Amino acid sequence: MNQRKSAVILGAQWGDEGKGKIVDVLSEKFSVVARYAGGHNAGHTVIIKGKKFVLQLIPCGVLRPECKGVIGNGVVLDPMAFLSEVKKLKDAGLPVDDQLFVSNRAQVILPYHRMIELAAENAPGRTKIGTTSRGIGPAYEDKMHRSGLRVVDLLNSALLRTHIENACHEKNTIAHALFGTEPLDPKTMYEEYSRAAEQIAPFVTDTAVMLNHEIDNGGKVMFEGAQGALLDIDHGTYPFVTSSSSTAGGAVTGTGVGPTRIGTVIGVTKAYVTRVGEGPFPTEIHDSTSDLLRARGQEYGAVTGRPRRCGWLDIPLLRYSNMINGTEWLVVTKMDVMDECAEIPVCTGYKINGKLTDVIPADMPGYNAIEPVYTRLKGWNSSTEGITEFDKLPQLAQDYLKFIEQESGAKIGMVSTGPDRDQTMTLP
Ligand code: 2SA
Ligand code: MG
Repeated sequence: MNQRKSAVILGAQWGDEGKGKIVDVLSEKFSVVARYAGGHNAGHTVIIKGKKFVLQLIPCGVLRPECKGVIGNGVVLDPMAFLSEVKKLKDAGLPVDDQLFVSNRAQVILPYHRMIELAAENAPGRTKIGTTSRGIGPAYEDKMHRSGLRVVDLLNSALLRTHIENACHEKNTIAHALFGTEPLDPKTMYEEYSRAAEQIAPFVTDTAVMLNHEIDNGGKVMFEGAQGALLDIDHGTYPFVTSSSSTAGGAVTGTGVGPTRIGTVIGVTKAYVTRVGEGPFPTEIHDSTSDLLRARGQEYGAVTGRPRRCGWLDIPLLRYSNMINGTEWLVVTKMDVMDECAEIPVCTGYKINGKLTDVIPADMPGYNAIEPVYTRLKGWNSSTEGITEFDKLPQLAQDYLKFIEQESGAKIGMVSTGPDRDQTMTLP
């Protein structure tokens, strides 16, 4: 993988591909890591010398003292979540103060966003998405509706007060009429948010200017995706998606760095597939093999603790993801989780209403009609845990990786064989 350029690194599936660890491993080569989409719904897990860090909002790069972290304008920021994560990092002895920057144009999540999301998710007649209940969707709704609060306005106490008063009046009225929700108190909200604003102020800057300067001066930026390509608001399995642009294009709009300045795109894929929340999942496994993968892969939501649904690798989906992202390199994670599989079915095509295709449909009836067509590969049935050289992998594991590379159209640059930083191999 060419690490002499700035790069987008993102999830190629429905999130939880192990981006956290990969960003951490690669961040050694970058001067800045920037988040461009989503909020504290992400759960990026990094294990360093046996110690586990789960970061939800702050980019994983800050775990390396020489790497700066940026929360870009495309992110929705919950001030309390941000401050508690800063505290967690400081308690762990990490010097975040001069290392972490928040965009003045990022949108702010307010308590009524959570209130509305919870009520709407449980309302009769609404499609339940299985969200993380963090207020992400309603915050992006306000952004697009042009009625959101931005970080720069959070820091202006007069504007903050007016915004909260007006918004509370409107949201309380709507939520009560639609869902019978108890109203939120604007005064308490203002006090809480103005206290948080004071603590956030030192981190706030124009991060678009900062990132472009960094690149002008020879620095390299890693754009850290959140969630995954198939959860993208435009390209994902709508409406079972998140509310932001989690694909590579989001890195441009979500940071203010133009596409000509981003050198490459790295997609992270598990050796199998998981999904958390509702929505279509053509290769989902419905027998005990799913429990085996969940147990071996520790497949539980890093934010919500929800058990993740498990399934076989889906090549049409991966190819689609590689296409919309312009993925140059793939990183395959969690190889070792499949060590005990006697046979590994890989979905290489879809049969939809009797017709064979390798293009994923756009509509729910189309998704529901998919019958995956599998190519059955032999499992390697031995431990790959911690192996750091391709040639040391069992032959059948090497064959599995070559098969993914050949079928998906992107080159494999790295493979992960365990959760620790060191359990990683780089391919030539
Ligand atoms: P939301 O809360 O509005 O973004 O939810 C919309 C859909 O997006 C999915 N989503 C995720 N899927 C995988 N991982 C995510 N992060 C956490 C993790 C999730 C957790 O890393 O484990 O702890 O449960 C994430 N965030 C959002 C979500 O499931 C909905 O399908
Ligand atoms: Mg995650």
